[in-house]
Amino acid sequence: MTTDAFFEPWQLRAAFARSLSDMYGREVPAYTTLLEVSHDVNADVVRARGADAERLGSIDRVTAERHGAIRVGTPEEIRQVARVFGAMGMHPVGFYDLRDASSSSVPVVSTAFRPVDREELARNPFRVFTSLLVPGDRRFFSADLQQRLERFLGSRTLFGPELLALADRAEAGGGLAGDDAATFLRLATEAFELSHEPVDQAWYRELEAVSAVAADIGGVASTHINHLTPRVLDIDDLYARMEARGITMIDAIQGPPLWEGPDVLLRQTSFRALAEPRTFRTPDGRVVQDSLRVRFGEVEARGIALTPQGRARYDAAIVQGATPDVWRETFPDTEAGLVEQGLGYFTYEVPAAAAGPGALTREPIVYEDFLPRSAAGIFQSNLTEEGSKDASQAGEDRDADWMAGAVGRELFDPFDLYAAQVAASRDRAAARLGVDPESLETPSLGDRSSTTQGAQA
Ligand code: OOG
Ligand code: NI
Repeated sequence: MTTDAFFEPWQLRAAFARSLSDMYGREVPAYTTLLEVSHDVNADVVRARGADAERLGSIDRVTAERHGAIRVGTPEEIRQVARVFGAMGMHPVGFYDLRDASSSSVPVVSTAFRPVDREELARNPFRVFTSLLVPGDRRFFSADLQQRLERFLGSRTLFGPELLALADRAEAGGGLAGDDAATFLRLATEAFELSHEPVDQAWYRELEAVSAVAADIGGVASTHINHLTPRVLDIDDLYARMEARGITMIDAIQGPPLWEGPDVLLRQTSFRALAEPRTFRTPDGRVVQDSLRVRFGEVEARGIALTPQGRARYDAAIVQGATPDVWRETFPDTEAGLVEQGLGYFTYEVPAAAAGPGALTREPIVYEDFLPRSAAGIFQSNLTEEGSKDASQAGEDRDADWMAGAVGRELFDPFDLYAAQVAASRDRAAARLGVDPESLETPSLGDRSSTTQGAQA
């Protein structure tokens, strides 16, 4: 990194994603294996399927693509996370309530920080699924435990003043100069490294009895990257190759099944949390070696973004069990079918030698977000203990508005973002053709206006 270079938010984002990936590869060697296998799978798919393999993103984008997951304890902490990610052009999108989506004890609500503009996504789509503990939820925490947990969380510092000051400067100034960028990237990466400070054993175990996720968040004085997820073009092949290398994967691939029709939304799988050596301080003051299983490796295949109607069908299908037969009954087996039935988002492009409006081509929009049920499945399948959850207690209300208030920023609605991409593509195409946008046949936009919820721009 040279001193005179200037780093725009997307360059900081791309460099951060690389730096985090290098760090995680050093900490979790199985992640390096996962990257190698993902690479091999993607290269084979491109060789076998040619241009068709790149329909949902160029091989360069897919190869560089990752999502991360982090977990924090308080609104103040998530506001600081938002400043760090804001410096990299990543904004909070969507609200996920994992407390109900999971049968075991996962007392968190989440959002994802990611780029929102088409150009920014194309430059680097790095996103981070960010979960926030809900200590006031009586299904999980007693009033006494809530109070001690909040006191513990309130007294720790996850992000130092220098990192936050640089983040604010980057956001206000649209980037950072070379030296500052290097410092920012180093401090941001360090903030997500696993700490080697001894863990207070009694405190950690007390929280773990309630929820392993609560212990991971509130049982230690720092945070860490929980996993980093590369994107693959053939997740079934990846799963088989990882098992063949002796890495035990979770029982299933979460999300839609393997079938002959278009891929939609997200398919994910992971390998089990690794036992990592950690030191503990015992109640009588000794420091002992033990291990914790909190971090894991995950991989995903991304498909086409669904409209609210498409999503409603997905949600209904997934509870019936994601079998190929259920999918055949639920979804058309072509992209054209998704458009006709108003189920998927597509942009409209004018081909170079367009004869007129009829010649518009249609490109699928890739799903950039997450799924509560898959996320719950990923959390759950990696927990060694179920924890405890008292369903007779009332949960604490949390929704997208609450999350926006906690983060202190606008929380984007994913449906709005996809619909806006469709509308922008129609307007661009109309301008190029010199016609009224309304005159163009762009069904994946038209269907949106007939929906009831979520997708209204
Ligand atoms: C997040 C789990 C959810 C995904 O990809 O759906 C997730 C976590 O374990 O903190 O990462
Ligand atoms: Ni994940």
